[in-house]
Amino acid sequence: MRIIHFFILENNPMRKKLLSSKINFLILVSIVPSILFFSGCTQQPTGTGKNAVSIQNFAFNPSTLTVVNGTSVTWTNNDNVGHTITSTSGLFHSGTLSQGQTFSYTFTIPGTYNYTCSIHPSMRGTIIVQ
Ligand SMILES: [Cu+2]
Repeated sequence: MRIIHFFILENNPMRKKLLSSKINFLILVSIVPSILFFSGCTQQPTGTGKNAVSIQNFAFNPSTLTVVNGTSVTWTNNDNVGHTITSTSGLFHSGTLSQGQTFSYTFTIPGTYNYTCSIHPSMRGTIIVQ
């Protein structure tokens, strides 16, 4: 009896250690992939380096651009007629850009920003800020 009792007492801390190391392993296994996942998500848009919109043939190209928060987006008018970049919410307005002229705006709040050309309202574009 004494031997068995001693054996159980002796084994208890080891079992606890074993259990805690299993829990530590499970935490590590669940945290590491999520860190990799989230860091991958935030790095992807910066890696593409796309922060430019071309205005050509009465259209914004790309018509929808996704950027990370803090990105400065630059529009270039490549048409030989004047265009504007005008936020539908009134956030920004470029004034009329002649051919070759550019306009830049830095987005500092995540969200979806629709814009148009005030001269040609059928021209529509969207900037998605993540
Ligand atoms: Cu226009």
